Amino acid sequence: MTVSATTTASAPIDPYGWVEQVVASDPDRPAIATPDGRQLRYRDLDSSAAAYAGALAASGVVAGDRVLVQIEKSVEMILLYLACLRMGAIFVPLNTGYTDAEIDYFLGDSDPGLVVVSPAREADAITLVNGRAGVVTLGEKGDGSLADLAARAPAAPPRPAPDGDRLAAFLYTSGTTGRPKGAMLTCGNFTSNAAVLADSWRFTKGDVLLHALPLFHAHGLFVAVNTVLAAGASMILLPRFDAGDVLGWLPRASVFMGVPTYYVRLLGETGLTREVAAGIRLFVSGSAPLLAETHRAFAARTGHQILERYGMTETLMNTSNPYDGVRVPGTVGPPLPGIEVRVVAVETGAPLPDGEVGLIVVRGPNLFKGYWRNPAKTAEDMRADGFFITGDLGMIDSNGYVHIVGRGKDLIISGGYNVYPREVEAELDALASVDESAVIGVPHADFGEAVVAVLVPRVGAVIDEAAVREAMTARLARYKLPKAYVIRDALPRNAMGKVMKQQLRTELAAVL
Ligand code: MCA
Ligand code: AMP
Repeated sequence: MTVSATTTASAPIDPYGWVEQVVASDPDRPAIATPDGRQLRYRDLDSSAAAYAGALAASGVVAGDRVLVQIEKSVEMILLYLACLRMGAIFVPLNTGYTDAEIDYFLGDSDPGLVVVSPAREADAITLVNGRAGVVTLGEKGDGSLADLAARAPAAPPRPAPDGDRLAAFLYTSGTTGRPKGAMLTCGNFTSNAAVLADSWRFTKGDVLLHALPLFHAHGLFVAVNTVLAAGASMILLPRFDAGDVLGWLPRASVFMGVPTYYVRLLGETGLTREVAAGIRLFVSGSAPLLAETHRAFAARTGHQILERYGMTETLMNTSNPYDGVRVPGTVGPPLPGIEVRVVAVETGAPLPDGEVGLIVVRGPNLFKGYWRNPAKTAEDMRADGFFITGDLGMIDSNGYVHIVGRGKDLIISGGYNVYPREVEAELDALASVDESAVIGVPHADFGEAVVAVLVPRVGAVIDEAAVREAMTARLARYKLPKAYVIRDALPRNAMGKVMKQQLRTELAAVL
């Protein structure tokens, strides 16, 4: 069946308008505070974004250029993001954990006009970029060559005319096949989704979000930051998630967002009490399944029902448990206003009745514009009727709530980070001692799922696990590294020759 809500929040089509609107009426309103005492008002966001836009332009960036960014989480990173929105450049953030081998691919694929790295990485980045783009630096303390340029207040480039279809950012997502693809997100995706979230989650200008997520993924940037800005609210920007720090700052905030691992870790702290959470009006979870037992344990300890929502990079947020109605543990709630969610048969694509499990497909103003320079892959994932195929398996119950029951795609979600087994297997298979490999996710108390690799040695070869670990560490970000290696004579295969990963998952469920 299809479910969709009836109202669509009217939204501006220029995300930088979020800042301009507040500056026009209430420029001294608080925007960002940091633990080390920095306080930015909306007028500061605006003047700094203009200065950074000027610095980008002075570095050769023009509207439509990609700005590839791998810097530490900081106020500066948000200002750089706003500068890109302000001038119509495309913000392309990268996980700070990516290795040079991974970055090399993103460089080639995104074809950036400028690369922004932390000051400590400057020399390495210049070598890696090798003349393919300009390289500038930006540090957490407002240091670096781009900050120096911005401090000289170069003329800000003109504001482009509002255009909901204009590209605002790319986020790289991997896939079950092929290399990572840049999901092209538009200004209209941002403004429509943030307006719907701000409305559905009852954000007001008085809200203070405690921000502990990374800024290089959709959750931390396009759900957390965009929703705060769309509401004209403010945030406390923590440099990273640390359960003790979060408990220390919770009393000064009204909203908290996290991946399930954050809630599991908070529950591990004796300091998580009703009192410490008393000022929070909303805890949101997403990016990976929140176990019903975590939901219940959190409610018992704090009195708060965590609100679980569901989305993905290509679609931003699709569904959310209600703010006022019943939040059902183990479900991701009904579709957000203006967004249609359908469950269809895996084989035929035909819509299924309530209660039947199939592929989740989604349609609405939240859908990305496609994969950068990859129309074939875009066409594969986008149905003729305009619904995007999420690759998630689920069903819709008689109350219209969506239940995610599994994944039709071979994907491991570890601590909220996606790991595509194919990518890890490709690196393992390239090793001289490895004949073939199978990478699976197994249950993990902290990360939800953790990566495990099964290796088959080449005839006559011996696999040296320490050497494999070292080789993988040089190639892949640490969160993708297998937490255990299992050596087998052969992989289990079905009659079609396909590796039976489910059998491996069952056999190795307790390997960690
Ligand atoms: C760190 N490690 C991990 C992970 N994080 N391993 C597997 N999975 C992970 N997620 C590695 C570290 O490199 C280290 O390895 C070892 O595990 C222990 O690190 P630890 O200190 O515990 O890690 P941490 O620094 O505390 O990080 C854990 C974390 C972090 C705070 C849970 O992973 C995190 O912030 N996750 C959030 C991801 C996120 O924002 N996802 C949203 C995607 P070693 O000892 O070898 O160095 S957006 C999305 O999914 C869609 C749109 C949506 O719906 O939101
Ligand atoms: P990403 O590619 O990082 O955007 O991750 C998107 C994927 O995360 C979705 O396709 C889902 O598989 C998963 N996901 C996000 N939110 C939830 C949730 N609340 N419950 C279960 N899975 C989720």
